[in-house]
Amino acid sequence: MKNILVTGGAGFIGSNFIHYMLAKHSGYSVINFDKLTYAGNLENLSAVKGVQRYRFVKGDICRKDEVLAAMRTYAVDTVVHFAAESHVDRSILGPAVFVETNVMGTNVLLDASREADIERFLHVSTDEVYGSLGATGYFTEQTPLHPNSPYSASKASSDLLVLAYQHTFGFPGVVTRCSNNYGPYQFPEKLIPLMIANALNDRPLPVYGDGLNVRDWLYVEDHCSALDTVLHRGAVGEVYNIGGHNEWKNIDIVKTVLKELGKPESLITFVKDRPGHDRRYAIDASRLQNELGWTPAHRFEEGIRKTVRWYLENRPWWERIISGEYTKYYDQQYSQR
Ligand code: NAD
Ligand code: TDX
Repeated sequence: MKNILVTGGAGFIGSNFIHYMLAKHSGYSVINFDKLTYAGNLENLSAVKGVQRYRFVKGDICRKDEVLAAMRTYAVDTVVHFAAESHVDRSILGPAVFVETNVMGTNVLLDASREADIERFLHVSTDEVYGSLGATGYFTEQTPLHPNSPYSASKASSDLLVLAYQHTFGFPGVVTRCSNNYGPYQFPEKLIPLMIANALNDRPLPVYGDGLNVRDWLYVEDHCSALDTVLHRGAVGEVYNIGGHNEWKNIDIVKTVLKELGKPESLITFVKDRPGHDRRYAIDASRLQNELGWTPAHRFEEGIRKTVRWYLENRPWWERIISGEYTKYYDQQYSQR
């Protein structure tokens, strides 16, 4: 493993992963292949801009010529695939681009990777492919897939394509499924940064439904260390769940954010629920822990404090986003709720 193509490296988790890998592995080069959709932001990588081992290529995973050109130019031997449309609410407003990028794009990337003789392909997926849990129980790698949103259906489809390519062609693919991430560089459409930004601007905090839906939160750097572990030690054709047993009701997350910021709970506004809203996610990552020896390094209290501090110290980063194109999406998503 020498030259790693990271798709979607200008997004939230991809950019954190690039920082993590460049710092951890001095012998690796990273090629960030990203279309720069609304969610891609090269500011996330300004600290490594001049670094010799880092390259950025603007490209679309749906374009095989662009993918192959990047793979050949930089003698890519490894792919870590983050590029996707990633927001559930947007998949409800308009599913087509989710099928195009997440399903068709992954298929193109797989074909290009076969042609370029890639040695290892890590597909970054999500616990949402398993559907929704009741009050008890956990998702394991054996839980049947039951995606409920257009987003999760497109991710489940891409997971199955990777596994089918492995089974049929002996393709060196491995799949991870992680729980909800939080941390620096997360686009402010997602729960935690949206609530931080609104609270700091004294705007209402829109909590969907009764606020009792449960998500299992992992600090993004712990996701990166898990991906690094699976990339090096995971078995081809296998699936590894990633998570840190950290379940929270949405309303408690929002109250925690308000407390960290010293803002009043009166900002909380309950709004119309998300259609088809999954009730609870909780992931069993014991396979990754027991077989590959991974453990998360951040406790939630520490992770959320670091995250809130990052948004306080990087106000221009998110203010630029929420004052641009994003205002149209925000109005469409929240004005009628
Ligand atoms: P994000 O929306 O922040 O970033 C996605 C990136 O992909 C952007 O930089 C965007 O420009 C790029 N992209 C989109 N379409 C592209 C295309 N056609 N070609 C090239 N690049 C393209 O997403 P994220 O939250 O960082 O998620 C990254 C991956 O991790 C996704 O595959 C997502 O399903 C998965 N995941 C996310 C979470 C989470 O909590 N955010 C949890 C588990 C898994
Ligand atoms: O304004 C909001 N109000 C609200 O109550 C938003 C944006 C969200 N929510 C709720 C919905 C969810 O129950 O908060 C919870 C988290 O919502 P999101 O941040 O949109 O995340 P989620 O839908 O759980 O999906 C995320 O985790 C899995 C990522 O966006 C996916 O990319 C990942 O696969």
